[in-house]
Amino acid sequence: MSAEPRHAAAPADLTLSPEVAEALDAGAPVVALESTLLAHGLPRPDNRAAADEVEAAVRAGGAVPATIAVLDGVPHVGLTPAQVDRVCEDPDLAKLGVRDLPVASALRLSGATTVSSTALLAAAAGIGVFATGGLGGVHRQSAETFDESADLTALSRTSLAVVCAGVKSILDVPATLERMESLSITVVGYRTTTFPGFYVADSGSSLDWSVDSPEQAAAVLAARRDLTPGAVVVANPLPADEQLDPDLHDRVIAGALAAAEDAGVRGKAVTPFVLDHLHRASEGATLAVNVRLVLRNAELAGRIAAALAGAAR
Ligand code: PSU
Ligand code: MN
Repeated sequence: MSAEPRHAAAPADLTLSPEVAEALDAGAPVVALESTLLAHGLPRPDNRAAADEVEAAVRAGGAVPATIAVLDGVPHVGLTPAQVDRVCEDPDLAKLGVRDLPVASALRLSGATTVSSTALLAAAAGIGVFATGGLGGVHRQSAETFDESADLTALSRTSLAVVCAGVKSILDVPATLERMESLSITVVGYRTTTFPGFYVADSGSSLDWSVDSPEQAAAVLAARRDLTPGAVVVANPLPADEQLDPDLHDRVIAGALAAAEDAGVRGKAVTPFVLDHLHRASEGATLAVNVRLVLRNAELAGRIAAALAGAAR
């Protein structure tokens, strides 16, 4: 790694791109971006254009983008265009959560990083703000399957702000909010106390707290860092006129979950299977909304990172 390690547990070979290393050294704003959403959440070839658009949205918000992936065993923070090509084009790229990182490292494997592993690697690099689409969480029927995303436990111990449109609406949203409370993950709405529902503006659950500006979000993160490790989730809803039609939403989600059940899909294949089914069943409507919400989150994350850097000066 080209900058000083900022975290005791940073992997020895954590590799920062020159632009990201320089920005971090200068105390300039940086936003981490995950690669699972590109490799496993969006279909090829649309994912490649989305990767560039998301990085541009971070820049529009005033920060340097740092897309994170593991290539040949090396965790990279900030990718070259050719490295983004690899992430977006390889149909066999692994999906790596935190528990998979040591295997990828030891066996020199490549993979896309989820929210859990991206958050860990970003924090290890000294990045304070991360943008994604929707967090993983508690799946419906989790009482039988025990399927709960490792995103939640990772965020309970990783100190950074995560800007998202809530949790994926294929999940049990109220149960996920309960688990976030148990895990002491701080959750604030961005200009709302309605918890967003990923493709739709309103998940039907509400929040205790909201922030009104990037500066307030940055101040909440600073206070969290002074208190105890753990993430601040900044839940940023789509405007109602940009959301997926709620009736179409409920219909296609029921169909996608039933298809996953029929196909016997399990484990980390569930989320990619369901998202792909939704994109096809809605004839691209969920795809367009998914990209739109990620771009909005990326731009807001850029503004929060800029506010964080400004407050530190
Ligand atoms: N947000 C999106 N699309 C995605 C994801 C997030 O808009 O595909 C990914 C994230 O990488 C998240 C993962 O960590 O889905 C959750 O997967 P699982 O449910 O298997 O933990
Ligand atoms: Mn799971």
